[in-house]
Amino acid sequence: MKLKKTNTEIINEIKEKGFCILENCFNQDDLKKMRDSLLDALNYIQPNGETDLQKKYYQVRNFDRKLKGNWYDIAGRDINLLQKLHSPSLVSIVKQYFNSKVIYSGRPCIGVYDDENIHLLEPHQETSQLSVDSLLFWAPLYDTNKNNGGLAVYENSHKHGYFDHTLDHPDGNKGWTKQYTHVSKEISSKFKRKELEVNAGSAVLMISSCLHCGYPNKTKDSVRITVCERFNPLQKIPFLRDPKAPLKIPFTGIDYNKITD
Ligand SMILES: O=C(O)CCC(=O)C(=O)O
Ligand SMILES: [Fe+2]
Repeated sequence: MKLKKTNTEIINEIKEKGFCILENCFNQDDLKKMRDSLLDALNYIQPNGETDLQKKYYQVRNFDRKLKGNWYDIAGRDINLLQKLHSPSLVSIVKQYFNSKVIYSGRPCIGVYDDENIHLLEPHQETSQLSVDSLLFWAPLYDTNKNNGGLAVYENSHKHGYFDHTLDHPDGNKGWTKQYTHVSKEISSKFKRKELEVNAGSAVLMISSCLHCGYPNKTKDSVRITVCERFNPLQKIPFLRDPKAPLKIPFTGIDYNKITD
């Protein structure tokens, strides 16, 4: 990894803008290794020697949706991906950002957004982590843009602490899951939404208080696949201070702004 910016430049940019785009985060080799690993798992589900991850994804989705979901669930434990997500250079940025010698893995996972656009997330801050504040790392394995969809940020939203989140979907009862929360439209509409166009090989590093969401994939048969992690510092961790606290801070019913060290 040969990042264009220094750690200090990256950190200052996150503090100022809420996020930073890391160019040259992964090279072609890194990308191939991650794509191939995900492809191998799909070929394990339905063996046919397909070599294109996007095509294989749709084959498995048509073959068995439950197994497609299981592939998604297991991907966060794929060590080929974890080795890239936990690279020493990334960890060193996070340690410096939080001035913390200890960093935890909050939730490594992949994001998979296909042409049905049913899994898109509404505006939210990154919560339900071990610590109140975390850095979200988000790296697309294919270019993201107006055609393929991508990540949108709400400008300057990170400067107001944590907003109330609700399990109720902003558009009524349309949400695909109750596992993620959103902020109300009243809150998100206060900020200017910016659709980022991040190419494969680059990544976004974002402070958890920055409001963000997905934007839709308009290309039939393409699938936006991302690898993500939430880096949690040894700071503001209720689980290590309160014997009754759960490992993850609940999404709702807690004022994140009141948790201090
Ligand atoms: O990629 C997206 O559409 C949104 C991802 C997101 O919010 C996350 O990974 O926390
Ligand atoms: Fe998120």
